[in-house]
Amino acid sequence: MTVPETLPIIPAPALVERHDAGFPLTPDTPIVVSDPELRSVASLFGEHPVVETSDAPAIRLDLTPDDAALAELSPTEGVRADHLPADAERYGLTIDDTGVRIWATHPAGIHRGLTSLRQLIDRSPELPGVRILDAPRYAWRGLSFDVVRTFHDRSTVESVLDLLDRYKFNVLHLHLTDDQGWRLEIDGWPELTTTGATGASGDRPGGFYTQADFAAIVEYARARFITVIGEFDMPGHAGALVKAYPEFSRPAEPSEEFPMPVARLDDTNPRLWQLVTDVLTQLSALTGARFVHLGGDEAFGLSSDFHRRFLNRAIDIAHGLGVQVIGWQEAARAELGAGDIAQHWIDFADRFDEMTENMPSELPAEVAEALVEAFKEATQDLPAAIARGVAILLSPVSFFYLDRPYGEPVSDPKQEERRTRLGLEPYGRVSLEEAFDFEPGALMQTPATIVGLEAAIWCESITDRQDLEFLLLPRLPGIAERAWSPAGSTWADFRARLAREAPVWSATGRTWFAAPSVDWQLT
Ligand code: TNX
Repeated sequence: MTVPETLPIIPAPALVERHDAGFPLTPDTPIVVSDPELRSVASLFGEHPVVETSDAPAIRLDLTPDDAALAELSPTEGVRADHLPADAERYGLTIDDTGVRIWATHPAGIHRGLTSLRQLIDRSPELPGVRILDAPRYAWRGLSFDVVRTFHDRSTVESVLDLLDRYKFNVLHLHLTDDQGWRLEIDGWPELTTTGATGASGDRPGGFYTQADFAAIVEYARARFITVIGEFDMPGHAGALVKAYPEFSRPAEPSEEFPMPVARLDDTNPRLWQLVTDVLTQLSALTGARFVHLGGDEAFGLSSDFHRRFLNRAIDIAHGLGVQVIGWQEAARAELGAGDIAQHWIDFADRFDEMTENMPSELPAEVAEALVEAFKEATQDLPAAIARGVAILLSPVSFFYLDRPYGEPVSDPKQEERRTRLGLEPYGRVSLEEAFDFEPGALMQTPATIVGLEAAIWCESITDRQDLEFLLLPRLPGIAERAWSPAGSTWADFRARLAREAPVWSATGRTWFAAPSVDWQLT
């Protein structure tokens, strides 16, 4: 009998069979590892003694070279951001009266199995009798996190990694550079952080990660089988770079009129290319990922010739370093090739009129018009790139932008204050159910190779960690469900499992939006 909906696990596992004999877990139930390689995974799970042999009832972790039951699961679709094998995250988990057994062909799978076990334990240490066989639907399951508009320190980033880990995400994409700030120390270019990192949006404090901080974040992520992807956004969004090194700025060309101040980079300056090379070299060495993100979005007030020329040169540099490239949708105008990725975000082409109405009133009409024109143009970018073999990472605003404001009013005044203040009004408000109502496979009009799914959290409206968590929870687990679980989970089933996450968020001091459309379980 397959009844996945009755198990309190998000994202729902691929296959679940229930039986009667469960197991009462206690804090001294040992974890028995089949291989010393699994010690670190077992220790991260915490509490239980880790041993290599025991006859007692135990949590047994077995690395197996191959496994017939796991091999029958549907293959994972897409592209991994790291160098692990495609099936590294699949696992089996059984619970019966002899204890718990988790098996996988790679430590990553053991870790994902322990994550499912963790969620069962959070519900009750009286574990149910089950047999789970599980594998991710998509290979790339990420969150893009803007640490520029509001700077979030290392401890906040690590607490976001804990959330990603709980829902089996495997990519954290850090948006490290933008007009308002530069967030990563780069050897040889001190002004990037001494000058470029001082600001943020509005009068918020700036900040940056030293290389040691950043390495620690990457290591924290790696221990949880999460890859960090770093973004150096270019040639638009270059305000902080130009503030740090004004020598890299140039005046507008006649074709580049724009009704708003724009930072323009001087691509004829060889020192600028030394900087680009140094940043991409250091960033990819620090992350160890297969990809580096070049931004490429919203090249407002830059000629298309310049935008393309600039990105082409940066793409060549990255490829020369042996890394593949990701860029936002508009970067697909440049020579991304097979093996590179375009991140699809503009899916609001038919809602421009609505959006224009909701634009902030202080935005001059001619700016709003110019933005809309740029977005319309960007809707043309993907089909040509797909035809050249560029793969697509799905982040369309409607379902993946967690800065889309919440639609359901709440009576608690503190919650309602956050709900009305947070997020960007032009995107339109959305209920939890509407935000969950999508099938990833149906999001692209042009058939394409889908790498996976990535949520995005932009921080223009977010002032601190509480605001951040309020927009992440509860929509983030819904994206995890679409990214990992087999197609088709229903809102009714998901909503019941989501309700059971509330005590865990509260016990760990998280701030979260208590939408009235869910019967939150409070204990
Ligand atoms: C568009 S998404 C941007 C960001 C903003 C975001 C707000 C993208 C590639 N560029 O600069 O922060 O909208 O949602």
